[in-house]
Amino acid sequence: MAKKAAVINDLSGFGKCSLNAAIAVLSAFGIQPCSIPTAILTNQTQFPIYKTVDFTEHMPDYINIWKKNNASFNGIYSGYIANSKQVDFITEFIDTFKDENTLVLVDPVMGDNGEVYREYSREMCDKMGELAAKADFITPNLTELCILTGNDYFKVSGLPFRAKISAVEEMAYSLADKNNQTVTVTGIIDGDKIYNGVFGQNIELLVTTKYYNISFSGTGDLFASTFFGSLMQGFNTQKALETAGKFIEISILDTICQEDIDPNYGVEFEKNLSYLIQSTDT
Ligand code: PXL
Repeated sequence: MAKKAAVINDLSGFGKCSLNAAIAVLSAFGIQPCSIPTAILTNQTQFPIYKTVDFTEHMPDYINIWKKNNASFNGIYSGYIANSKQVDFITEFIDTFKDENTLVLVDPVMGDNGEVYREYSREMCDKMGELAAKADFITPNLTELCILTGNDYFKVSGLPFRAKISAVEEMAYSLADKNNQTVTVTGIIDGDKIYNGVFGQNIELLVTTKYYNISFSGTGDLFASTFFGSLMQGFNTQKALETAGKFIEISILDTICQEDIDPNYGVEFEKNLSYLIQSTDT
């Protein structure tokens, strides 16, 4: 039987992010995604106009009914939240369904490029920090890593390369050691390179891909989904990191060769799902 992952994230009609990304990627890995929407949006919130339907009131049913149906999960993965109360739900979900074999990944979605997403309050960021502390793996981008550790993104991102990596290392290990977890930091940009790093007990890895001077919607979600799917299928952290980085890179390459690119619409990842299917053959 296929492995099952509970995926707690929003459903955005445009942006190729959140649940849309996770469902596609996990399915390509041969994992069954079991979705819990945090919110349903016309499109992701970086578009000039969007509308959100908050799903909070329906979320407790998922715990109650799934528990009665004897649901169990090999993995639990959470992303975008619509309000701070949802953290209590996700925490309860983890406490209810996690056993010693369940992999928990929290992508602490809060912002990008030094800015907090417009729907996120200070309280939501604080609660996201509490949630992230419960996970086996977290996948913050540099902005989110700075928020989680109380550092100034603009100070860190402006540092020369070696100092920047040292600062990332220090921040990542402060979380990894405190929470006994592995911290995967995505999207550390330096010139025309982009670095993704893993920092955990007995492991430190840094993988580079090319940065094309443009950031697209959903790449963080595609990365986290690929990393999570890869780990769930038993690949080691290095392989998971490399597969996720490569999948995003080839999808960006397939996007930037087109005319009239709008980064809000995300990347051409669909045609590259076959790369993930192949990655499970080896
Ligand atoms: O990809 C992160 C993300 C997820 N969900 C929604 C978003 C964003 C980023 O803006 O708006 C609704």
